[in-house]
Amino acid sequence: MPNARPSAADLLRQKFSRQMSVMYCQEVPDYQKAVDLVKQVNADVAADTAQSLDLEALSEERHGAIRLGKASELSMMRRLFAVLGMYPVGYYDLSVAGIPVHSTAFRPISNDAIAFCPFRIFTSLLRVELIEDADLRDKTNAILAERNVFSDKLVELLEKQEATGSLTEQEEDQFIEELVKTFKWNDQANVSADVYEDLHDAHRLIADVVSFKGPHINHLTPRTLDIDAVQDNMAKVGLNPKAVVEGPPQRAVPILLRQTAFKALEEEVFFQTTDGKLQAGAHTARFGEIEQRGAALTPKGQALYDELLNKTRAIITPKADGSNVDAYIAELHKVFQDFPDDLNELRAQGLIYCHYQHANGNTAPVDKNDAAALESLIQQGAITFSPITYEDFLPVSAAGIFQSNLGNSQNQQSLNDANQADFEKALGAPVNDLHALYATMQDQSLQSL
Ligand code: OOG
Ligand code: NI
Repeated sequence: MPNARPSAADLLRQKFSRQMSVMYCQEVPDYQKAVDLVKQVNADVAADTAQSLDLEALSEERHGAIRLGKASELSMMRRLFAVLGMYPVGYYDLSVAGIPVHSTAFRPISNDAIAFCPFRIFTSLLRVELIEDADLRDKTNAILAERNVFSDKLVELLEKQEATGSLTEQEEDQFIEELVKTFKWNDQANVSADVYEDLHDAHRLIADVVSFKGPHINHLTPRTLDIDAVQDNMAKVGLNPKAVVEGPPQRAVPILLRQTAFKALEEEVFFQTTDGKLQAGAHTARFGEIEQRGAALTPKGQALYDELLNKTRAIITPKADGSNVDAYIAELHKVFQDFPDDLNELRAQGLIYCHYQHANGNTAPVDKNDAAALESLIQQGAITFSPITYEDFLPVSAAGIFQSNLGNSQNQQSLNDANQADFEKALGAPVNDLHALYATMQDQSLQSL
């Protein structure tokens, strides 16, 4: 494993991740329960499998999610996250699930940066153009045009960092403090109760993005080694789990990403009124999530995954109320029997990306262009390999996570309206191609043999 010295950006990202976690534990006490449960499950797995795992590092690992309202917020976010060594990777079209956003994940991209602190933020941009009602569309644009979610201090520090390439230690602390504040929950809405209702009727997510003063963090997600144990124990620690774990079924070799969540709580909020007094109301948005990560799949592996997931869902779609969860899981297992579940087979069939290294003592040079020779060295045990962990997200799973916190009665009509070009225009840069990143990682490990 690489262990170069962390860069300034790596250290800032770690600080940011830690402070976000502290803030969210205070804001959503259930999240602390989830973190404690994950720590316990991870310790149990380590004990049961006698693995020497870096539990400390693992228990710090997490991702979060925010939802932005307008292009200028997204491009500013890109510049801010760049200071933390987090770059946009992947394009996710959620309109296919009837959710009027498209998204990317800001994350570290090098082996060393990921190994040091893999913190990621799934970042969605509202697509106002998908609101059907023209009046509501105009109103939404007007409300969003007015709002400024970044403090002057934060922008000033960002501009200094961009101009000079660094900040003093004190400025770095301030930068993180101001950035974390950007994602703080504020129970005072930007709008009246009537406007909130109209937005909510169009889509609950639109109300969540437009009605508030800033892009509050809507969940944080610790990483577990056994998501089924977490799912089974959530109720015991007082959490209300979503009905089904998203992603692939339980397997011997974990692939991609499996995710569950505890449901959002209804919170008291205060709406604006014409006489200046605030009117109490309620809003549901903030929740917690838990993830288990497995091997990154090649395009061939991803195509097989998509095919099998679609096949399963054509037979049975999991209901949000959990009433068919056992049948869904049984079908998922059955259909996924067509996905090899042996590490060597997954590699040999080109379904997963791998890191390759010399086995102890062996330093003989390897002809990387001779696949048969490489294969034979692997068979002899002279070269070993390990799967590259998937660092990204899954659109169908993300839709399931969104929906578990948007209530069950929403109109989930598919819009099927991907528009990566528009997203990149708002972002002010292209997103990185995730397959290119994994392929480069694999290639670099082969080149270093
Ligand atoms: C983001 C949902 C997607 C994930 O882990 O797939 C997500 C949101 O609810 O804003 O975070
Ligand atoms: Ni998430």
